[in-house]
Parts: sequence; structure tokens; C-alpha cells
Amino acid sequence: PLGTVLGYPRIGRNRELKRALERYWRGDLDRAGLDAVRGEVRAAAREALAEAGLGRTDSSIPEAASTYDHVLDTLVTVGALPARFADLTDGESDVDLDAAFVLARGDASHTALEMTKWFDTNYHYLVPEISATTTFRYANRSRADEAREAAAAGFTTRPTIVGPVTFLALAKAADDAEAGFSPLQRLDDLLPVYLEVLADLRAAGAEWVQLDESALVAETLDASPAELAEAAARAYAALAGASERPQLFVATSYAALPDAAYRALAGAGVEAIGFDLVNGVAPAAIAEFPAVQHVAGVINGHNIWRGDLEAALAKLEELRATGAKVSASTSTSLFHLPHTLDDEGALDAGLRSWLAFANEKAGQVVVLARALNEGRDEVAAELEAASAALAQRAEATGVRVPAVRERVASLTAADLARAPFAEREVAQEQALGLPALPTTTIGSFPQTGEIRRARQAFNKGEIDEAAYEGFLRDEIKRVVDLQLELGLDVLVHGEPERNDMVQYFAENLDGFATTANGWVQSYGSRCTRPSILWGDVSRPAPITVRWAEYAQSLASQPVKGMLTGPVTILAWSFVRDDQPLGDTAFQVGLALRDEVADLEAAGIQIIQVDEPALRELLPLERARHADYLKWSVDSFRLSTAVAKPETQIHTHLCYSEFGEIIEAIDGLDADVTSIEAARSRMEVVGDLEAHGYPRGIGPGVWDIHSPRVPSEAEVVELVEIAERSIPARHLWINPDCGLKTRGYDETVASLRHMVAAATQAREALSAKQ
Ligand code: THG
Ligand code: ZN
Repeated sequence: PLGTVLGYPRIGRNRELKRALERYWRGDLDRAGLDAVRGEVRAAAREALAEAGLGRTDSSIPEAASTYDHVLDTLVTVGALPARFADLTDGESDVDLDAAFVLARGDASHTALEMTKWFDTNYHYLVPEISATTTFRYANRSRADEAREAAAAGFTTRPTIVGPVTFLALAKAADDAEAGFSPLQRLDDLLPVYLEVLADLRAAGAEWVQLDESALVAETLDASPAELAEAAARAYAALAGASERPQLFVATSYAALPDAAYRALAGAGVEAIGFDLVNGVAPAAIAEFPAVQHVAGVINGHNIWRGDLEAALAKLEELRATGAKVSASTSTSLFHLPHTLDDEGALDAGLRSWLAFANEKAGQVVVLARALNEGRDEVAAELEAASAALAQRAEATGVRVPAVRERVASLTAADLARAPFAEREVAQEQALGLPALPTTTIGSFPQTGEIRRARQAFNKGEIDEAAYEGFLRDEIKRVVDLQLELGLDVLVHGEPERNDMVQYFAENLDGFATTANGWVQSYGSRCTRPSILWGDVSRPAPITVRWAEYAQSLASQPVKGMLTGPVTILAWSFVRDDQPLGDTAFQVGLALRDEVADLEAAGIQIIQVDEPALRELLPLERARHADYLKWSVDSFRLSTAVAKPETQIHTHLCYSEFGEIIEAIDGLDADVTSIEAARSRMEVVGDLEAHGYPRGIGPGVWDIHSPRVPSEAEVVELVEIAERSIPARHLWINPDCGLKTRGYDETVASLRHMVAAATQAREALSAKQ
């Protein structure tokens, strides 16, 4: 093919699949209705990519639909059901979609698979669980069915599955696995199933198949790059040696493909290899493998910028000059992007001309492919238009704001440092007078249908600003009164005014734009609408102060001010690509610093700056860690170090795997850090003790990801585990995360148990003293 894309948005241009799934799960849509929507979404994807200029019958269009998650699809294809799901299959018939939904979502008798972040993105995949006894069999033929469906529609598309090395490298050892077991040890048992899949795809008419092997670029997995390359050599020697198969295209994304992995693939006889030239460089050895098609990912599949098309073409020409066979591609699948700019009519025309969503990115690939194959003169107008938009963007008002730049440039180390913690601790004890083992929540309270409806009515102009603000104040009063009744020690206002903890700040800061229909899948049917950070960031006016101030006026207990930290704001937005992320993070940090100062001046004594995405942006290459950890920690410190010693700074992190970033968490220098811990039964607390952590910690004692209400005894037990590792004066009692997605019934019952457990623990503590 002349050019290709590695994948396409899967949720439907108007989130048709999301809606159909949720209706199906509620029982409001039958299976035929769901399947009809699934088929329409697949057909629309093929048509959109053909419309963008990819060939209908040359395998350049990927068949990359997924109903819930592509790792789950692969798990079901190879039949690798963990033991606790064994009752979903008779061991012979196909494992169907309803069984897959049980794996993904759990039900009364099954705990769902875990979810975790897909490489360094904001997408979550379902984690396969593998042990020595996991059985593999070809158990779902949907990929072949889709190939036949495409053929019937006049297409020859390219089926896409996760490759065997990445499938195992992203899996975790099942609970029943022996110590030291690694899922990659099962590679040889898995490969025969892949051979069957390949043969079936060939029989269904596929001429090419795409195997995603991005694990080969990651240095942060359990398996080392050397082990991964060795596994790739073995796996692809077996797959390439098959007699009945489509041609093999092994795609890798998100970072540079190491030379050893490239040689393993090329040496094994794979026909095409894809690598990321946006976040990586080409393997050095490409000239040594003249038979291999090199699919160069020069168009960024992970952000929405139209970018520098000339520079992309130059990279392709440079590769081709080595004598290698080269074609143009996106650096990643396009499922990280919204469908099309055609749905963003309200966006500023200038900004719009700098952007490309999935359809437009596919169009860019086609331009590059034509330039390579027909000569650049054939696409001179397109190249020129892209360069003109880029030049206009560089000069546009708001992209570089001198006042913002001067403020960042004048910062010194002193702006990032607070008084020593020992001093702060004493000042805060005096100022706040909190009991031992203080209780609090993470920030958000349930987003009820009523709140969503009020926001919608306001956005549509059905109610005026005064009515909406009145509604929000009533809601805040209700939430504060509830917390007083429950007996919590540190209160929150509940965040009814926020749709999303990042979008809300983006809407209130200069330098951001928001989209009307820019939905991107986060997991399953859940989507977010990332904002576009296009210019220099500043805060035109206080954002959260009046809500915090109002809540504080209703209670004598401290109310926390609630902010989202600079790293998380970047991680969950589409961020400008014309300067280092760290420079942008500092601008956001400065804007938040002003908010912290204003909250403090308004009498707010505790301010929480959440950084749930701190781990997520950690680069896949170890050589880049130090730089990332420096700017991420510094931008957080910039936002918080303006606080007086007696003001208590909290942060919240949404996970418990701290290994890689524990130094960074220490470096944040927050007075109190709340973390997820309930699911792992406080495992992280031991890690913190081993590392030594001298400040306040709130390990979650209620797993808010489940609707289950923990009993008082359960909470007491978790508090006791935490007390063994954390000095009582540093221990806080709180849930794992915000309560936005919970219902009020569970929330009230669980918080009651949490407060009662804290009271018990306090009594036990004072009896000991
Ligand atoms: N905000 C943003 N990104 C995030 C999260 C977030 N990424 C990580 C994590 N949290 C992802 N979790 C979720 C959880 C719920 C939803 C989306 C991501 C969700 N979305 C609504 C839906 O799809 O129906 C839409 C919400 C809306 O109307 O804005 O429920 O918290 N930015
Ligand atoms: Zn959280």
C-alpha cells in the first residue's frame, strides 16, 4: 500500500457504539440491535478511510473495530480465559461477546479483569491473567467474519490484532501462578493458536494482517527489551514460517523500535514493519533488509495537530534514500483522536486550520504517500497549505504571550520551595487543630442526574446563570450538611460545578479551546472530551474560589480547596507540540499558583492539588525519565509552593504502583498524599515504609470502584494494617478516590462506616497512649 493508518476511532462518530452498548447492558436494546450498530460503525470506518483516499482493495484500510477493548478481543480470540471465568465456556464452542462483557465488567459471580493504562496514553485496556495452566485455543472468529464482511462490501481490509509478544508482555501472572512465573513463558503454547488465526484470516480473504507489537518499544514492562526482542524472534520465525497466512505487518508505536527488536522481526521474515517516527527514530539497520516494507509513522496519531507535513515528507525521503522500501503511516492507531473536524463548526477558524482529527490525519498520510510515489509536485498545493497553516499558527495572537513568558523566565528556585516540613507540620497543627486520624474524602461527590440536567439546561440556555449558580450553591450546602451529619473532619464542596476535573479548568483558563464532539474512548463505553491546549496559558480570573469560600462559610471545620495539577491537566488534554511539555507545564503551574494564593487569601486552610496522571506520562524509555520527573515535580511545586507554612497542601494520586515514581512523589513535598490502596489491601503502605516517607498519607480504605459498601469491620482492619507501617500522626482516613461515579446510597453508608472505623481506631490509639 502507498500509505496507511494503524487504526481508527471505534466508538462511532456520534458515539453510536457507546450508546448502543449502554442500552444493551441496561436491557433496552437486544443483541440484534447492538450487532447492527457494531456493523454500521465498522462500515462507516471503512468508508471514511476510503473517502480520505486510502485504497479500498489494497489492504491499506485497517479492520480495527473493537466493541469494548482490543486486548480483550485478542484474549477472546485466543481463548485465554482466566480460571474464574471457566464457566463461561464449554471449552469447545466459541466464546461470544456476552462472555467478553462478563470478563470486562464482571457480574454477580465474576470479578472483572483489571484495567490499566495502554502505554503512555489515556486509554485503559483489560489486563489478561496468565498462568502455567491457562489454555489457549482459537475461540472467537470475529476477525475472520469481519474480513468477509469487508469483502462483501467491496473492500479488502487488513485485520488487526495484538501480537503474541505484546499480548503476553501486557498480561499479568494470574493469582494462582507460581512465584517467578512470567506470562511470556507461555509464548510457545500460544503460537499455534496464532497460526490458526492467520490461516483462517487468509481463508477469509485477508492479504495482509497487522499485529500490534508496541511492547517491543517499552522499557518499563516486567520483561526487558532484550527478552522482548528474543521472544519476537521466536514468535515471528514461527508465524512467518506458516504456509497458509496473509502477509505479516508488525506495527510498533509510542517510542523508538530498538534495533535488536527490529532485527528480530526483519530476520524472521516479516513482510512489513512499522515504527514510530514521531516519538522515535528509525532503526539503524533498515538498509540491511531490502525486502522488508518499512511503514514509517510520520503523522502523529496521538495528537490533533496538523503539524509539519514538509518535515514528515523529509523524513520519508531520507529513509528512502538509504535504499529501503518505505511507505507513509500514522505513528499510532487513530483511536486516540476524535473522528473529524467536520463536526467542529463552532471552533475558531484559525485554530481549526491548525488541526487534524482522525479523518484528516488519514488524508495527510495520503498526501505523503502520493508525494513519495507520484512526486511532490502532484501534491504541492496540499503541502503548501499545511506549511501556511503552520506559519500562521507560529505567529498567531495568544500562541506566545510575552507577559506569560516573562513571568516563567523570572522564576527562581525559591519559587519552588516551601519552608521545611517539620516547621509546616507544627504550624498546621496549630492552625487546623485536627483530631488524630482525620477523616476526609477525595473531593467529588456523586454527579447525580439532577446535576447533569441542570448543567445541560444552563449550557442550552434554558436556565440563566443566576438560576444555575443558585442550584450549585444549594447542592454544595446539601453536600456540606451531609458531611457535617456524617462527622467528617475535613470537608469538601463536592464539585457539582465541574463536568470533568480537567475540562473545567481548561474552560476557565486562557490558552485552551474545547470541542463540541471531540470524544475519545477512555475505556469500554466511557469517553472523555480532551481540551486543546493551543496557546500560552494564564488565568484571567479566579476559578474555584467562590465555591470554596461559600462551602467554608457553612462549616467551622476546614473545607479543602480542590484543584487539578499541571501534569494531569496536560495528560488529559491535547497539548501544543511546538515547545517542550515542561515549558507548558510551568505555565499551567503558574496559573494554578495564582489560584492557590487566592484560595488562601479567601481563608481556605487546606488546598488539594490532584495529580492522578503523574505516573501515566512517564516516558516508555528510561533515558527520558529524569527529565520528565524533574519538570513534572517542579511544575507541581511551582503551583503549591506559594502557600504559607500553615496552609496544608494535599495531593491525590489514583493508583498504587509507586515503584517507578516514589522519588517523585516524595519530591512533590505535599503535606498529605491520598492514594489508592483498598483493592491491594494496603500493599503500598509497606512500600512507602520501606522507602521512608516522612509526611501525611491517606491510603484509601474504601474501594470506590466497586458499588459494594465496606463494613465498619473491614475498614477497621485496613486502618490497622496501615497503622503498622505509618505513624499515627501522619495517617489520614479517606476513600480510594473521588465519589463522582458512585450513588448516594452507597456513599452515605460507606462514609458512615469509615467515620465509625476512624472513631474506633482513635479510641484504641488513646487507650494505648
Ligand atoms: N477526566 C479525564 N480523563 C480521565 C479521567 C477523568 N482519564 C483517566 C480516567 N479519568 C478515566 N476515567 C473515566 C471515567 C469515567 C468517564 C470517562 C473516563 C465517563 N465519561 C462520560 C461517558 O463516557 O459517558 C462522559 C463524561 C462527560 O459527559 O463529560 O464517565 O476523569 N479528562
Ligand atoms: Zn483517584
